[in-house]
Amino acid sequence: QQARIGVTGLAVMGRNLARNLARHGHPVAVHNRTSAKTKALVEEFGDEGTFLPAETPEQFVASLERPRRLVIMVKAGGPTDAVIDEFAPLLEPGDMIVDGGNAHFADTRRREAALRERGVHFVGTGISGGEEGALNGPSIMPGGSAESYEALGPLLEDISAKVDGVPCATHVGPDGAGHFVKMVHNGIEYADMQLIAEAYDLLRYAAGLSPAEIAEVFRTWNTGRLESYLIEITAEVLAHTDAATGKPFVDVVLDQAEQKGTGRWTVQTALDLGVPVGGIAEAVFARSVSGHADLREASRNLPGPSRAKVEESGFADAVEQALYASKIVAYAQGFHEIQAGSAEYGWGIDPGAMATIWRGGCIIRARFLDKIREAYDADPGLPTLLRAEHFAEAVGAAQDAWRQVITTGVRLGIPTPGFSAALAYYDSLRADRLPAALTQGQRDFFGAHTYRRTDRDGSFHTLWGGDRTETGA
Ligand code: NBP
Repeated sequence: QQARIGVTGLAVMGRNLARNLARHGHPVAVHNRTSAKTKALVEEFGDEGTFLPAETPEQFVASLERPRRLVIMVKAGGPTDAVIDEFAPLLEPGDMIVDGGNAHFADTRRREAALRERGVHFVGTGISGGEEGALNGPSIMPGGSAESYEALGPLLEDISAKVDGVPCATHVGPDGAGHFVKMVHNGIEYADMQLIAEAYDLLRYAAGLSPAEIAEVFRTWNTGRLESYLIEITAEVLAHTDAATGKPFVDVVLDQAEQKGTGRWTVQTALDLGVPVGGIAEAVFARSVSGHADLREASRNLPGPSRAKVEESGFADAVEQALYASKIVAYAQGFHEIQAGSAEYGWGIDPGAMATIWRGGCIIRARFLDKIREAYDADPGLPTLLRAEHFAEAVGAAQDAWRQVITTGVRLGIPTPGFSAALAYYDSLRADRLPAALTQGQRDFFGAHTYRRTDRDGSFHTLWGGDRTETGA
C-alpha cells in the first residue's frame, strides 16, 4: 500500500498532524530523524488509521503515491533546510514539499525558487492552532503554486477546522504568501493578547476587581461581540487558583512575557513595507519591556500618581468598548500589512478569504472575523477596515468610552500602550491636518530635503540660511 501523504518531523505538531490525516482516512507515511519517535507514534496511535512508518528518507519517499506529497514539520530555520536538502534529491518533477513550520516568508520564497528549478513544488504553509489544532483541525494557510493546491487542497481542507461547514484552509497565494499571512496572524495575536492584558490590568488596578471577578467580566464579554477563543481562555486563566499557594494563579506567575519571534517579524516586515502597525508593535514592545527585569527593578521607585481607584459604575463596559475599538484597529493594521505584502510580491491575496480561514482552528478565532469577511465581500477595494460600515459605527460609538478608559489609565499611572497606540492611529487617520507639515519644514531646513505644497504641484526648497525665498527643486 502507498501513502497519500507523508509527514516527516514527528514532534508535537507533526505527530498530531499525521494522526489528523490518518483519522480522516488518508494513509500517511511517517518519518522522524530519530526513529524512536516514529515507532512510538505507530505503537500508541496505530489503530487510528493507516500509518506507514519509514526509517530512512528513501523508504519514506518510496512509500508515497505520485505525485508525492511530503509534509515537513521540523524546527524552523536550519533544520528545515537540512531536511529539504536530504529529501529533494529523492523527489521528481511534480512532487510537492509542504513546509508546515513557522518559517519566515523570505526563507520560503528562497526555498520555493530553488525547488521550482527542479520542478518540485514547495508549499510554505502556515498552520495555526498549536498541538490541539493540529490534531483536531487547524487553520491552514498554504502558499505555493495554484497547481500544487489542486493536489493538496482537498486533503488540507479535509483536516482543517470547519466553521458553518466551511473549511479553515484556502490557497493564500504563490511562494511565501502562506507564511506571510501566518506571520501577520501571529502579529495580530500578539496585539489581541496585549489588549486583553490591558483590559485586565485596568479592571484590576483602576476598578479594584479581583481576578475571579474579572474572570466573570470576561465570561460575560464572551457572550457578546468579543466572543473569541482568547477571551474564553482569559476567563479560564483568571479563574484558576494556584494549588500550591491558594492564590490566584495570575499572581504567582512571573510577569515577564516571552516570544518566539513571529510578532517581531510582523513589525520588522511592516517597517520594510512602510506600513504603520503601531498597535501590533506596542504589543511586541510590551513583552520586551516586561522582560527587562533589571531595568524595571532600577525604575521601580520612580514617582507616579497616587492610585485612587475609579468609582464610576459602568467602567467594565467602558473597558469593553475600548477593547473592541482597539481590536478593530489591530486588525485594520494587520490587514493593511497583508494587502501591502500582497501588492509588493504580487500575491493577489483575498483579505476576506483570510478572515474566513481564521474563523476556526487558530488562536485568534472569533465571531468578529465574520464581520471582516462581510466588510471585504461588500467592498473588495476597502482602503481600511476602519472605513467598513460596521467597524466605523462601532468605533464611533465606542470612542468616548475608549478615550475615557485611556484617560483613566494615564491618570492612575496604569500603562495602556496597546489601547493608546490604537487610538493614536485612529485619530491620525481621521485628522484633517497632521503635524507632518512641520516635520517636512524641519527636514527642508536642516537637510534641504524639499517639501510639496498644498496649493501647487512640484517640489520646493526654502533658502533658510539666505533670504528665505522659495525655489522650485
Ligand atoms: P520542534 O520545533 O520542537 O522541532 C522538533 C522536530 O524537528 C523533531 O522532529 C526533530 O527531530 C526535528 N529536527 C530538528 Br530540531 N533538527 C532536525 C534536523 N537537522 N533534521 C531533521 N529533523 C530535525 O517541533 P514542533 O513544536 O512540533 O513544531 C514543528 C514546527 O511547527 C516548527 O516549525 C514550529 O515553529 C511550527 N509550529 C509549532 C506550533 C506549536 O504550537 N508547537 C504551532 C504552529 C507551528 P528529532 O526528534 O530527531 O530531534
